[in-house]
Amino acid sequence: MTTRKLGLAVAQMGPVHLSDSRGAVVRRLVAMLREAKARGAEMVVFPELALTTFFPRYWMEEAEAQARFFEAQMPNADVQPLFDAARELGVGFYLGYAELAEDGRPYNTAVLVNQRGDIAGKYRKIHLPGHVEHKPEAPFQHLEKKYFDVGDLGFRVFESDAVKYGMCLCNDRRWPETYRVMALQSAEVVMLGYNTPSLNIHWNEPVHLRTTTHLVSLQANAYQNGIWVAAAAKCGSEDGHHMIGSSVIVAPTGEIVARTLTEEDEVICVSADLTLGEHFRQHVFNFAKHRRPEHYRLIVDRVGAGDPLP
Ligand code: CDT
Repeated sequence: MTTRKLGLAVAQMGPVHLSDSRGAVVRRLVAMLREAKARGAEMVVFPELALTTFFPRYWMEEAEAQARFFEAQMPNADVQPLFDAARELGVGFYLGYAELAEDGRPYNTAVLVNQRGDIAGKYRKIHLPGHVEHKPEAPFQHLEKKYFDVGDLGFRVFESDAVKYGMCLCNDRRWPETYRVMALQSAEVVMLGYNTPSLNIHWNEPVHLRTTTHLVSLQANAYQNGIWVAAAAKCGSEDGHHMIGSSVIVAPTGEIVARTLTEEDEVICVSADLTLGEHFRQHVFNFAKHRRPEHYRLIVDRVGAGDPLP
């Protein structure tokens, strides 16, 4: 089998504080896009909600959140320099941001931008974690269910610059259905950004488990679907609220090929052989040969767990 190589980069971000302007953030993104290109990247993955602080940690009215943290257009004047740089360099990117759609609905969104600087795909986050109500007793809020609607675009796969890309966002990466739906559309690379608080406000989870469960989800799903997974954190302490780093690129073998060392802006880049996944998809995970969907009905028939079947 002849190899097909993709220069695949993850551009992790250090914190974005409440006082940071969109312009300053976009300058950081452009600098990392240039570094990634210089290191051989053809596709660069940026984090979830990359343009602002992780604002779902703050309680406010929806209207205030939308005015301060959402984008009604993409690209817009603040973000245009990133799209211009992509076109100039001939490099694509994935970018997460808060989207105020034309119909006024709010989504946690990611776009795929091709090497000509055009939007080639869009994903709106489906698995929204957290809560709607104010929890004044908690050290911070996790209000994604308050500020965002559940995504309405499904898990689609987009062919862009001869590569089949899937996209998801943060909490989606913990759900096997996310990857399998995209692998069934022959995705070769799944890209995602995340903001994962180090503290769990719901139960006393040991801090190290936040990184363990992040990595095990990415590695297991890369292997079980024969896909590359590229995951970009926004991390470090945003106005005193710490989030995990450990951005990674995972091969279809389930192995971590590159991992960030810092909790700052940091680029990792690999030459990803897209045919590597074929070995798994033609043998142990040959879906057409070995899947038995007649025995998987409960996955779509039930949402929550119930009694054993009679
Ligand atoms: N942004 C986001 O989705 N964060 C969640 C935190 C929930 S705690 C399991 C995540 O899954 O990382």
